[in-house]
Amino acid sequence: MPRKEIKLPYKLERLSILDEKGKLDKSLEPDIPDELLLKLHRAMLAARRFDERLLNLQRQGRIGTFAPITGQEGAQLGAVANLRPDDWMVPCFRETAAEIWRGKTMDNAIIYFGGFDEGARPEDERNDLPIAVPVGSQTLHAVGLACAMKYRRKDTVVMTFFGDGATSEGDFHEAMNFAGVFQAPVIFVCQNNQWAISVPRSKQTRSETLAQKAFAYGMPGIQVDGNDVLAVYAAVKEAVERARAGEGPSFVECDTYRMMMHTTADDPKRYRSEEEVDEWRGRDPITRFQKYLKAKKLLKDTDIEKLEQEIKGEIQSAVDRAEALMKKLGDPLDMFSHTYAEIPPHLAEQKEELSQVLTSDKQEANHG
Ligand SMILES: Cc1ncc(C[n+]2csc(CCOP(=O)(O)OP(=O)(O)O)c2C)c(N)n1
Repeated sequence: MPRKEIKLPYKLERLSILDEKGKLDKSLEPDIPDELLLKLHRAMLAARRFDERLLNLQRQGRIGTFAPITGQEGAQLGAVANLRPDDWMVPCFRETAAEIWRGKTMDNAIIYFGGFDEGARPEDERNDLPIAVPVGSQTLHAVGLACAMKYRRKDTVVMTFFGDGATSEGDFHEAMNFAGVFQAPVIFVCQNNQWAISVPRSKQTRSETLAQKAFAYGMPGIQVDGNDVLAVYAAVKEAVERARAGEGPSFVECDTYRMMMHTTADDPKRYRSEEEVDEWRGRDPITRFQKYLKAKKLLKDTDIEKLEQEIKGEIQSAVDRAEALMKKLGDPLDMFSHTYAEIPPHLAEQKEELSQVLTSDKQEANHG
């Protein structure tokens, strides 16, 4: 029996279009209308400033825990910019920028992080799912939706986001396998931000890349420089076009970095070095993109200053509206309202009991 090499129909590429200094590889420049380039830039800048403001609010005790996205703006916005409004976006917990791109208001993001599920409701006109906290679970939801789209012969596609850590979950592998077998129109966008809380990418898998995992499931995979919004946009565009044309799923690994903490509940200084963070700071997706836009004469420093002011005002108004609304929300009895269409007897009993406790507490408080 001879040993011979099995030739596989895939090759792995890494795509980078704008280098770390913002220098462009002209031969790879995607054809993106100026209007979309500027919209992407505004969204990236707004996402960064929103993150900074959310961190302040959290530190002041005005909202609860949240997962910052600083550093990942290019990865998520470059990807989601390829979707039509009627496509589906299935996020995890770090897609604030992508959700806002899809129509979520900053107000609702604040309300969600403030602890109120009213902020989790996707906009009616968008086919998006709410935030998924169980790591990797959303990949299965996305494949289910994509199979439904295929069954209904629609040309809508589904894009799901997850991190490097999620690729160690069974859900991810089941989703990839099912999508490959059934050729579901789904785009798996992995934001490899190098860390799953305190677990580094090197302890997540022995694979050289995450992108190569695509091949085991019979779908194309590519690694892109995730801090290069042009590269992310171009690679995801190909994947979306394939899915829309009935050519099945794809996997895109965005090689990026989470510059802040995992969530506001952890301290990254305990598990990673300042040098590492500084090194990645030098690859900031926003400064890189601004250099490109300036070289194209689409953006000037004065435009950036103006945008910064506008965004600041926008964020402030969202904070004011969200805080006003949060004052009115939060009746403890609400916890009984959103699980069952008809409340079962044992919960009805508990609701009644809590209601009495709350009334007597209030009466006691009124009597001083
Ligand atoms: C099933 C499950 N296990 C564990 C957790 C706790 N947890 C929350 S985020 C996280 C790490 C996720 O890392 P990654 O997938 O790389 O995404 P990132 O947070 O880096 O964006 C873990 C273990 C969870 N939410 N769900």
